Amino acid sequence: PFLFRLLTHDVFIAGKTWTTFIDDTPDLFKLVVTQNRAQKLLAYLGDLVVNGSSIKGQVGEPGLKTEIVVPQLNNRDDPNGPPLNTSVPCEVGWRNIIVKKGPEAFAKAVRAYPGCLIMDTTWRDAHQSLLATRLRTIDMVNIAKETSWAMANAYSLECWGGATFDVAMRFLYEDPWERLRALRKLVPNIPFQALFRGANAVGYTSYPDNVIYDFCKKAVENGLDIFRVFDSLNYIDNMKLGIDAAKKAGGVCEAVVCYSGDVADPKKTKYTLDYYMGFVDQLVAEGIHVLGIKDMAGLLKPHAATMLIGAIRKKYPDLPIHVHSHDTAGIAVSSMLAAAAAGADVVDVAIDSMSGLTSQPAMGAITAALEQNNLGTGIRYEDIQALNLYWTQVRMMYSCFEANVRASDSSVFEHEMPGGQYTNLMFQASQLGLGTQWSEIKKKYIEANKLCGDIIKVTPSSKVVGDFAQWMTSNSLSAQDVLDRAETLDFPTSVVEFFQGYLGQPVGGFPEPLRSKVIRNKPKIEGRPGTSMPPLELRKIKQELRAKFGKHITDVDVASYCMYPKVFEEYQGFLSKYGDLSILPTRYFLGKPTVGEEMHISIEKGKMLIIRLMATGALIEGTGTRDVWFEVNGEVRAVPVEDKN
Ligand code: 3PY
Ligand code: ZN
Repeated sequence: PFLFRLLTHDVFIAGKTWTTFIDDTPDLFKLVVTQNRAQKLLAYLGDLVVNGSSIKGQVGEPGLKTEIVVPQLNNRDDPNGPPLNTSVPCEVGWRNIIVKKGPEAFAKAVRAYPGCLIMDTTWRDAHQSLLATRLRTIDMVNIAKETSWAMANAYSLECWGGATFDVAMRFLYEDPWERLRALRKLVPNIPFQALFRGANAVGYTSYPDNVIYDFCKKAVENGLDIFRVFDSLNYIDNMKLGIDAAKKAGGVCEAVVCYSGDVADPKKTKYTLDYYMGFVDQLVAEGIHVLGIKDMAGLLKPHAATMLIGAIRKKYPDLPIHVHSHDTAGIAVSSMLAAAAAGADVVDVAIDSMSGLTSQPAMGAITAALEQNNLGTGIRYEDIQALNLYWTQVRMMYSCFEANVRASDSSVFEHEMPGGQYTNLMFQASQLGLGTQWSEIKKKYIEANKLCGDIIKVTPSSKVVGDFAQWMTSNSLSAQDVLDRAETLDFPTSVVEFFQGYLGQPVGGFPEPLRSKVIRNKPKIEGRPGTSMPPLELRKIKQELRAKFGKHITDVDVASYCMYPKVFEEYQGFLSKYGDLSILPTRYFLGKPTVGEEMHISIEKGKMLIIRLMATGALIEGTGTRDVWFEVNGEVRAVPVEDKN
């Protein structure tokens, strides 16, 4: 129909199309864009109809197929009055201090707060730990304004970094930068926090220094406020780089001690209180704004929290302390309360329906308990309930990504798997269908960690141990077998690279002779890996990407490419085939449409498509395709779809 309208247009017939045709008839061209977009969208929906969802990790259909209801917040002054007007975002919040007075003033104000603040992890770690990081931008955007009001007194919202960057592009076909910008517009008042893997940025390996500096700068320019900088081996040289990059970018630098072992257990002699205090001293010497304690596996017991946070508080009375944990063993609520009582300024929580188990402890429980300890968070109980109504529905919708972790597991004190990895490995083990597979993996994980020298385990070092454990399991190797046959075994690449030193230097050094046996004649990197990497030529990369994908490539795309070249290229391929689908409601993005179902999809401001699946045609001989018939705003359209079954 468009071609017909174009060819029969007066101006076109008059042959004036080389002059001001585009300017004079913008509607017609807008129509091209819209129709082009609609056609690509149909190609995606048609593929869903014929082949089902291809999103990796999805098992079955979304658990909720209706529109998610956005709850209203209570009137602040009169509980019986009309609901709070959330059509505009709240303007009051801790971010104003960062914007107006800078990171140091922010840190000072946080330390001076008489209660205990919270960071809400719902937009990052909670779904990373429960739903394989599959939460889409649209489901955060749809609750963002309400969140700006409900969480106005939060220290921060964790919404970026960690695995979200990779997963956004790789599995959700979304732009992580666009997520940051979209949320920023809707939440101007609460600091945005990212988990930043120091010299590994948001990737799984080391990058050249200029890539790290550039990445942090772009993150701040696009709306980020706080970097939680960690190193997966607590290697101070890697930390120094991440800290410097976060500070130079103008961000709040929250440098982190990754917590392993148990400071309250005298039998655990590697990661002791002395070890942690020494590491904290080194971080403080770098001029950090906030100190983070990152208990990525949920090992920090209440008494240990009292010891650790108490000791740091005593030595550094002015240093803001922010504590993070996971509830895998079911102990994190009490540990966070102990941490707050021992002088922590901020603790991490997730909205109730996205909390517990491998995620963070529940916001409702912690805020209510802190209230009674005179450490109020400034977050209203009623607001938590309202937001929770929304997230209960979201959790249901995304049930197709649940790993089905159903109960607490105190064996985490032994294997020390980080929350996100626990869910991931458990899911993989359950897919294999062997009842004992999961306990076998946990056992091998303990052995693999010992073989590595009992290292700090968090992305990417936890991936090394996980790969090692899976490889030992699938090859039926014991730790002794590995030690005996190390010279001839074909180790996973991540394990070899770890022993080469590509992630940095682990606490206490590499175990020998295993290291030499694993890496054989490959090079050893003795210092910080980034120092030996030549800078990437960002401008040249931009030109190359533009030549390959088009003029829409921007500087942040270059940053994405530097992190994940292959993933970025595949993401661009997806965009050119299906268009930007981030606008598509999740129930349509993941769910197989049914015949007759009417989908209302707003593809741009003021442009609503009403799409109805009509029928699927027979397999066309010789082509391997089927035609899928839709009605789009009353017009019938067919799309040919390859049948991959
Ligand atoms: C990450 O690096 O993504 C983590 O969440 C580590 O805990
Ligand atoms: Zn975490």
